[in-house]
Amino acid sequence: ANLSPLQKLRYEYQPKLPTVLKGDVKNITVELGSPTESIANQAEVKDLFKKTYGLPVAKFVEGTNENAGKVINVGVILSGGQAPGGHNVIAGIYDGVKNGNKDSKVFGFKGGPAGIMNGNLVEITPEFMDEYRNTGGFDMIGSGRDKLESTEQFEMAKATCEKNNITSVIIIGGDDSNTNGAVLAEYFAANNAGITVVGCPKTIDGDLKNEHIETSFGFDTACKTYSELIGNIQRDANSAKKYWHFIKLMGRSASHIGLECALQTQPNICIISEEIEAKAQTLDSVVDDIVDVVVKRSQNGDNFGVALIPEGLIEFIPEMNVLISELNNLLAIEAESFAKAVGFDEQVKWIISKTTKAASDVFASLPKGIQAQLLMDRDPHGNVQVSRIETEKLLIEMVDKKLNDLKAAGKFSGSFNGLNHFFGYEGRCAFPSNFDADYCYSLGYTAFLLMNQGLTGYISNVKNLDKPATEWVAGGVPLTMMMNMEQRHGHLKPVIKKALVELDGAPFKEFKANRDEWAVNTSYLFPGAIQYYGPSEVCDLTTRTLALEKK
Ligand code: FBP
Repeated sequence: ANLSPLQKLRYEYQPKLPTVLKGDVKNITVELGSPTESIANQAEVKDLFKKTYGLPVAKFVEGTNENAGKVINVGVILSGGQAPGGHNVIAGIYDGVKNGNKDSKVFGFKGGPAGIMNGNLVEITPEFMDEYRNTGGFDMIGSGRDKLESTEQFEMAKATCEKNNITSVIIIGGDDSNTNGAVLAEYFAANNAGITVVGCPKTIDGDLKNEHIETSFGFDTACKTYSELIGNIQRDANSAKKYWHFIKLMGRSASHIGLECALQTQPNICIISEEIEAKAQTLDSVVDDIVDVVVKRSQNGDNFGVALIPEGLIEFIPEMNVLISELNNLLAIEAESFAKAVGFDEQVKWIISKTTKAASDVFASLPKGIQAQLLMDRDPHGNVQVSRIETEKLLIEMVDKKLNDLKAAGKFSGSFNGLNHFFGYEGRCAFPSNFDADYCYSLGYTAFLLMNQGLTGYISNVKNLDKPATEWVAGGVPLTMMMNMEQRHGHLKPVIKKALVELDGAPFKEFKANRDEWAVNTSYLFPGAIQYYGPSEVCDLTTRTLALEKK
């Protein structure tokens, strides 16, 4: 077959499991804690989850398991963006299920949540599973961004499960997919469908974490991949000494990826969206901060540098947020009138005449290319596609303009050549690091154990991740425990709270304590490529974020 040498070798990698999960399934039992509460809005959440609210936290320990040999048929869904390790979650589930009883079956729903709704599924055979062990990507069964949330869709899912005799569904997804998983679990329980639902915490963005979930899988590998590339660019910048590299990093809203990469590589600048919002900074002042660093470095003769920009920045700049929401409303309500403005200049005039002064001032100050993106790239709901906005180019252009003004005023005598990059997709399907390979396999195995115990409405949970895998603790957290009520599309809905960067958290504090030094002095770190084989200190490293949070 068409396999790289690394892929062949990775097939043989045996993911590490917590000690308690290593033995016979007959000797692993569950310990249940006391009833739990949701993180906020307890009465409202309880009312919406009559059957699954308040369940106890589960932990797996050594002991006799009466359910060990029970036959269960499981269906797995990969939901949303790719994250390295998804295939190993499936491998953990598969091996657990088969260790429980050879007659149990595992199915993969194809193309994400659409697969369970449309009855598009494939049975996972031993050969099929072996082709994907320890590989990146979601190509084994595919993923999708369809939402599984309405009663009609739940009924379709139920029909698919009944037809194929599936008694447990596992949703591997982020905060939204797990929120929908919780609602599905409740629906099945309330309708005595006899189908349990368990989630697994996935996303490179790192924003599905809380008191119980230490990290989402994929974050480790994605950040290591980006950090390798950032390190390489830093070395190139320091060699050529003539470019400023502006690198936008994926991560949707939260800046966890940017922060982690900054801790791994020590660049000259890393913007943290959450801080910009907290300080209510304007776009202009964000640009001023960058200009300040460029000028200081050039005074030392260093006309080069590296700046990391989180993908979600635009939405966290309050004035940009105002502009975007005005544009979203305006273009939806007055679409016909807008259509009459022919040509770009007319469209810009139309926008400036229709928006509030605050919004039109910001709009007018933006470079043409960005104005055009704000008007053109809209999603199916007519909203501006924030992640498509080329913030890295916007900042280069605005920094360049300010530096030219400073030069004219005799306040800047260096040079500034900005180059832009965007790192996102290149990190989502890398071979999972040993950490993600082990973590995902353990999450999958734990998900099997939760189903084996007949538990529903839980997310698979593996903790103590800063320790060696043998000391990891496996269990399950009730999904309702992570919920609160939030406004979504004008309605109050129960959702799993998204974790943003905490400005009083250890990772941000560490960055803050060092960033002035990194800005002016060239203190680059070069993490190099992910190491799959070799000494444990390079192969089994966790993220800096995790290490600092657990300290
Ligand atoms: P999930 O939240 O579904 O894990 O996706 C993460 C992500 O990679 C974000 O970082 C990014 O903004 C988005 O997906 C890109 O989406 P798409 O794959 O649809 O282009």
